[in-house]
Amino acid sequence: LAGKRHETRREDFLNHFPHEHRSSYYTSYVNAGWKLIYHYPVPDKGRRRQNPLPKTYELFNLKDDPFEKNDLADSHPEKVQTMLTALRKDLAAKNALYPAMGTQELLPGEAPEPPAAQAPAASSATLPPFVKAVRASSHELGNLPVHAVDADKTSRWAARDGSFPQFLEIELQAAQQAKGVTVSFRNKTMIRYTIDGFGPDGTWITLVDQSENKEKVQTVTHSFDAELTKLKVTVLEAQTGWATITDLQIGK
Ligand SMILES: [Ca+2]
Repeated sequence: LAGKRHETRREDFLNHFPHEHRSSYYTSYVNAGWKLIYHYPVPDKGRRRQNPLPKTYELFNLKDDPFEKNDLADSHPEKVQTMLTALRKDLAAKNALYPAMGTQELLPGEAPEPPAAQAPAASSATLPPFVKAVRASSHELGNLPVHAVDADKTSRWAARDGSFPQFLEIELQAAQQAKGVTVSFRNKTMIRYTIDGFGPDGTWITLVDQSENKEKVQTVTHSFDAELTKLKVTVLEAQTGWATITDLQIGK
């Protein structure tokens, strides 16, 4: 990577191949004995057309498994997520180039959006004025994080697959005194979740703990009184369906 500084005591190591490399596009990242390989969802250019796309993620524990025989991505989704977050931070810090599909850059862990001409109308949703940003642990094609706060109950954020936990995080334009929150999940089912708030003092606090919930829920309202700059809903488990939220309102 051009411009990479020499930081000899760093424990992490990034290998970024946004160009075609042995007929696949990938980024690998090593940190504290773990290695994550992210394969971009870019189809082969014909040479190995018979082969399916490789798995999106591979995760190896290099201390126990130096020859990378035992892929732990499916059994350690939380580790995949923390490694992916670190990888993306590292790429961003290096102003890395990403492969593109059409005019869109593909960032590790993000599904490509459909081309604008084919995108559903809802994906043009803009952020409400009090929201600075909305992000999620993952999202399904077309079901973007912003769809949870677009005041349209027909659109939704959905995680990209059925793995848990998954989170949706809303960053507010300014600190706001919140009296509670109403969350509409798409599916009425047993959902275990927590809701955390980030205050102006720079710490996360748990506002709602439904991590032991056994009831079927769909639209839930929780009251609290907290000054927030961010709100995060973490879905720990859903009995049926993926983590998906159609609407979220912050009570004032
Ligand atoms: Ca919506």
